Amino acid sequence: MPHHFNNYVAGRWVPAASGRSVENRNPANTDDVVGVFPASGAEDLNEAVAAARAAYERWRKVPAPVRALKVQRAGELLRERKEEISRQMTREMGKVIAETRGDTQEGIDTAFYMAGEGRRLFGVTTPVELPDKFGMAFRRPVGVAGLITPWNFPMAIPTWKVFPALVAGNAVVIKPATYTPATVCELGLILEEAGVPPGVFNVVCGPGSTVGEAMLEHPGVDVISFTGSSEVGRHINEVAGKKLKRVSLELGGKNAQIVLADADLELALEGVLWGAFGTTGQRCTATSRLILEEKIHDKFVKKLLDSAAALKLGDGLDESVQVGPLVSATQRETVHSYVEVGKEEGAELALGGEFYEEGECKKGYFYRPTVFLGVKPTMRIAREEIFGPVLSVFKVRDADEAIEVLNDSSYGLSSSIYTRDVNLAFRAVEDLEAGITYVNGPTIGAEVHLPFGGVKDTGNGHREGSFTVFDVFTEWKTVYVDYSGKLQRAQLDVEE
Ligand code: UN1
Repeated sequence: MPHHFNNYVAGRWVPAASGRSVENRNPANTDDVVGVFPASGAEDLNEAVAAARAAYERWRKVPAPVRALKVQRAGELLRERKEEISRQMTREMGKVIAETRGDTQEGIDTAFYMAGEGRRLFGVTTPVELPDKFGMAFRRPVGVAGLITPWNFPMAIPTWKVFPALVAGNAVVIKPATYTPATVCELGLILEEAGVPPGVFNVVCGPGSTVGEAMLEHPGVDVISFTGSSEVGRHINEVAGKKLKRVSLELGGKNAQIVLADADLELALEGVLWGAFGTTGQRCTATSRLILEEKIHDKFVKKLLDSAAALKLGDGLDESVQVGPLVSATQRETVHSYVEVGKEEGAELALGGEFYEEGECKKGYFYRPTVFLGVKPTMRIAREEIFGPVLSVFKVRDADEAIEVLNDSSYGLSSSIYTRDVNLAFRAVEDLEAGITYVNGPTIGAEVHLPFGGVKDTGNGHREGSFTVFDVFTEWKTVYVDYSGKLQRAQLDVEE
């Protein structure tokens, strides 16, 4: 009997108003039904927003350190249930158990970090130009936050948004990704148990075309935070922008790792294997381009092909498996169609490029780790986000050309350079057009207390993680207190 999940609205677990539901299956084994979820629509979303608006009025009055204690409690519960949540996450999303443990851990880290931020939420005090007058600015909640989250980090990304939104005093309505609602429902159970009052946190499961669209249009939603593709992000910005909602977008990437000739090549190899094939390439920070200095190109490629060919594919619950399936049949078709495009464009397919259907794997959406050589910056496989285990390799003359090739992209999320030359490393830090640069580390692996986000088409200037996330979930209130007992006119009565 598959587990039946419900929406969480106004502190109650309820089915979709229409009574409709959808089944979710394990991408590693489609015989395994992970759960049955509400197929919600605008009506369900409207109820959730109404609940959130009502709850917001009380929640915003709760002192931030007290709100933060609930988030801390949620972190403790997440820690207690880490294994169980991570195992379910592997079944629902496919990535290997070590990585789903990491995903849950990101949620725990965010909870504890945000629990501390509840006692800071720093504002500004500053001298003012008139005597006997005081000036300050502090952060207030925005109101109701509408969150739309992706399937590749089913716990980490929702918690990056939910915990700071709650600590800042907002009420939340979240629409989890259609492929991974179970993890967000677990988060709902945890927040309920942690004592977050009814209506402050609401979950509405369903497709973007109904629930998501209704959220963008709803006048009761003040801020939208979305992580996903640039295409959907553009649409969200258009619709919600017309309503003058604040919109925070974390979008695609086409991240590259540079390896210069002086680098520790073994280290660089480990880095690219993890960056390109970890999470089966389904991270917005995944390494999808590898830029090699020509002097080491052939030697490095040989090692790369040998090591990538040896990666073990399979069900992510098997601890020895290194690469899980893609999340869905559609995702696998997309990845495969890019491989066809790469071949037509004249890149050399050196590894993979096909479905992996050995033994039990034929029941899932497995794809062989794939490497293209001789890729040119103009090719589509060099420019478009594939979101799968496909690595495009470039050969360059020197560091200058490497930086140029890395920057020749419409995206700018993560970047990496392997070199032992400190001068070149700092030049790259300065010149790489990306929100994140790793020196001697792969493009994946951001920590929760540093700003996360990118430039160019990767987003619209916001940063999650760290205290910068409060720029998404708070409004500034500026306060002047004049205790002079007389009218003092700024700019006019200033004695120089
Ligand atoms: C994402 O793929 O959207 O830095 C987020 C990383 C992870 C988060 C990735 N901590 O790779």
